Amino acid sequence: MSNAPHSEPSRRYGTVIISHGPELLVKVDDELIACRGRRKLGKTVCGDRVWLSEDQPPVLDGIAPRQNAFPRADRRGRQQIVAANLARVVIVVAPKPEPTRDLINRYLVACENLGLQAVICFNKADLIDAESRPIWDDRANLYRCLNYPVVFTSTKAAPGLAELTPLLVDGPSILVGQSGVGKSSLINQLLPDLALKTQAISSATAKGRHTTTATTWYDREGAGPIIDSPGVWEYGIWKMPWSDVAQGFIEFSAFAQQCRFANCQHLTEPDCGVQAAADKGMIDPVRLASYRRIVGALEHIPNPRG
Ligand SMILES: Nc1nc2c(ncn2[C@@H]2O[C@H](COP(=O)(O)OP(=O)(O)OP(=O)(O)O)[C@@H](O)[C@H]2O)c(=O)[nH]1
Ligand SMILES: [Mg+2]
Ligand SMILES: [Zn+2]
Repeated sequence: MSNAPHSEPSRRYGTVIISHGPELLVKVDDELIACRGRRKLGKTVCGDRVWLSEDQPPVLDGIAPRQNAFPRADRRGRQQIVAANLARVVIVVAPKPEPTRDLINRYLVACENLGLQAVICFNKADLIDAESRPIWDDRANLYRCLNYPVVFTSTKAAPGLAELTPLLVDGPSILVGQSGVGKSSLINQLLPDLALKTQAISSATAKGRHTTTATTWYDREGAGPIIDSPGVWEYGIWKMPWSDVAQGFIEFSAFAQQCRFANCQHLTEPDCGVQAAADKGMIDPVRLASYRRIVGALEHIPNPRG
């Protein structure tokens, strides 16, 4: 410890692994340090880069500016940040529980607005039978035609995680989706030491459910970090204008130029270029219907104050 009058107090720089209530778990080099958030610094989330003081116990001294932040919204359209400083969002869906009809599109609206890469992961592929196979293949083709990577995975049987693993090499990836689709199971297999402690604990209590309660960051050697997040039933989009929803439907913009009205929302306006494209089979009518439902649902959310 230097006692030179002008020396900076030494600081430790780390990543927030878990933020749960006021408690933080920060990873500094290979050490995990528990500390408390500080109200005046604002809410700290998983993935934040932070500075800790050398005090005992250490105190949170600062939060680095975020490159990005992935939110979900409550019923009133207010954002709650789930994690920060991400490279991509892996949208995990499964045959069971069957996704709500706009779930993937809602996530894509968020990703497109945040400039985050989206990967669509159809997990529990072992549960897809001959009857439902065409439905899942159609879904995969729909999103592949829009240039989103779509992978089929199973943590129980073939095809395993072979298609997913190479997509998670660069930068931090967060796994999101409904509760019970297998996010934690996937992460368990992506970690070298098969060490999602929660799994071991809850299988000991033999309830067969291991619901994740806190967003958690896992570092991996030689591969991008992966972040587990608690499941949702529906992904809540924050209050946003219709044009931001349209931005999430990346195939619309080319046709929107042909709408009669420059401010056409592609709802019920006459001579809508997007509707015309759907009529001609150039836009999937299921996506257009989904867009309209999402815009309609957001209109029912009051404008947030402040
Ligand atoms: N058949 C089958 N079951 C799976 C697969 N992956 C996970 N499961 C099962 O699905 C259940 C839920 O898995 P979790 O990994 O806890 O799901 P989760 O998405 O983390 O759920 P939350 O933490 O509640 O959001 C468990 O019983 C898993 O064993 C899979 O690929 N195939
Ligand atoms: Mg989980
Ligand atoms: Zn239009």
